[in-house]
Amino acid sequence: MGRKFFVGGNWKCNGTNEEVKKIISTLNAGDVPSQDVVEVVVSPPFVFLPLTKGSLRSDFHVAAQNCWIKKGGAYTGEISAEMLVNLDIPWVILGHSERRLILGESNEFVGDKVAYALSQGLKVIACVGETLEQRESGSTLEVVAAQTKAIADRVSDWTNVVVAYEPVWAIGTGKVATPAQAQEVHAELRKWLHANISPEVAASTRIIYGGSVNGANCKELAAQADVDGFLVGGASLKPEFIDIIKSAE
Ligand code: G2H
Repeated sequence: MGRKFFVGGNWKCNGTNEEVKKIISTLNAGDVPSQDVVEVVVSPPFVFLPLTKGSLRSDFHVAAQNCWIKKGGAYTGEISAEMLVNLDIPWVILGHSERRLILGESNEFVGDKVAYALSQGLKVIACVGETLEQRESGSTLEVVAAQTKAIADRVSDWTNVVVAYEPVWAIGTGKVATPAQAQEVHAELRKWLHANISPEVAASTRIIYGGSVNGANCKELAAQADVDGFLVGGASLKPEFIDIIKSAE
């Protein structure tokens, strides 16, 4: 089964009204492959979601960077999945390592969030990845399998899930995983999906790479058999994001 290349831009906690407008106008002017070849999703901070959705070209889509674990209510400071659906925001990023590590989101908490967001009709970019310490102690595969299992235990339909493998040591550090390192973990993750969910889910689920992807390193990473796209942070704020989208071809 063909897996359409997926390029996500995670703007994280960056941008002013003016900067966001500038990024959007660069994206709108970009000459990129058609939607049949690549799915592009950009993820501004919550406050810029309406502006982005309202002015972004129609072949690009938007994602929130998080949402609450269950139905909204008395949860000060949170944004619910229902609100995203109400604003017609189709995607949400969940389980990013910055939330797992800085805000203490556990595997189970992320798994519950993924299940709830899917139940409300959102599509999910679910992030997994090991720290440098975990990689150096040889537990990379065990860590990403446990993170994926916590999602698999709560989710039966994987149609609307994209898995983002983001090694923490490569995030925002400029130290990108080598194509071989990325391919190794992506292939193991796909094997895990095959053995623990189904051959169909393993064949159809997109596993994208994130961690210091830029215009210069994207081509070689994109050429790996099990790399189905990218989740881009820093470079998604710059014009080179267009070059990263073009690596789909
Ligand atoms: C990983 C990535 C985007 P960056 O967090 O999710 O960020 O490309 O800046 O390493």
